Amino acid sequence: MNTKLTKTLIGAAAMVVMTGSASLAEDWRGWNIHADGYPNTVAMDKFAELVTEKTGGEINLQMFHGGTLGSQPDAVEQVRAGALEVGNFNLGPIGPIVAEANVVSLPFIFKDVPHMFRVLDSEGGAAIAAGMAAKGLTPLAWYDAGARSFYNGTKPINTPADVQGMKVRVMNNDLFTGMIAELGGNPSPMAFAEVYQALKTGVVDGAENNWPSYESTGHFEVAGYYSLSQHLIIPECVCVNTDKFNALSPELQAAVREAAQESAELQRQLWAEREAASRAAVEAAGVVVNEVADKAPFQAAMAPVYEAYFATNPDLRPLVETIQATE
Ligand code: GTR
Repeated sequence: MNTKLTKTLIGAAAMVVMTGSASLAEDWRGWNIHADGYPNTVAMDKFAELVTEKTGGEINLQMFHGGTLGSQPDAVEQVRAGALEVGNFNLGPIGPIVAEANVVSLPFIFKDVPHMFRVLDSEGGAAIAAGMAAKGLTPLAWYDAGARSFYNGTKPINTPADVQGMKVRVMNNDLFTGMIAELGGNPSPMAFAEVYQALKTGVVDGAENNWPSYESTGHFEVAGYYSLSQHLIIPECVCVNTDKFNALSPELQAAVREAAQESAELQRQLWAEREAASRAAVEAAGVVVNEVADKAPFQAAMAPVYEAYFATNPDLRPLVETIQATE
């Protein structure tokens, strides 16, 4: 064989190897609703970095922050359909799709955040994860989202009577509209990105969220009373499209899962710091914070919400009881 031909053949072979290996690498896109510097944003960027590192560049995840790829309910559908691969989702808007995952959105189901994580690390968590995976959303790790409390622009909330007649924004989920209705308020489901304007213009009187979201969105500027009802403690997931994940080799699956879990360790640490920092920042800005001395009337008012939930999901009563019995 003449040298020229040999060179050409080697060149062609090299091209095949190169294009072959290039087409093996997968490009993933990830959704996140939060702004720069938010614990979840930092942790999801870390996840993306670790995915590339641990898969040896076979998967490259590009994160899109600040909800630029749409609202949370839309993004959940996009990840389920495989139009996006990854999302950092609050389980609130997933509940209407995955019955098992909805247990975490029952008001006052968890005693505190450590209780929530103990449940997620037990058989209850396995049931929730299996239910989500079956609906196209495989959770790889759980993030902390603290406890959600009420805030509004007119007065401290101490009793359910204080919620009477108040228009309160909630995330999309019948459990949350039921929760506000049982307290005598008017629930208003709305996308996260619209809440600031709605509070400012009086379309709603109040909303509910954790310290970091209350602070990072500027809601505290237009709703200066924060009442520590802590009625919802809902985890968040690093979720991946089930089919895409299942199509990976076991080695790549392990690498991606490990990356998510390491990002969750970072997120939980950053979360603890940001909760304290956000609270301090809004208090310094003049927000009036009140403890809710007696949460029992709020809890008692939730009985019909639980009953309605059991009426449509009778088979999930044991899961709720397992959670309530988990120490
Ligand atoms: C935040 C949560 C977001 C979103 C938002 C909301 O705390 O991290 O994923 O669910 O609340 O209220 O819509």
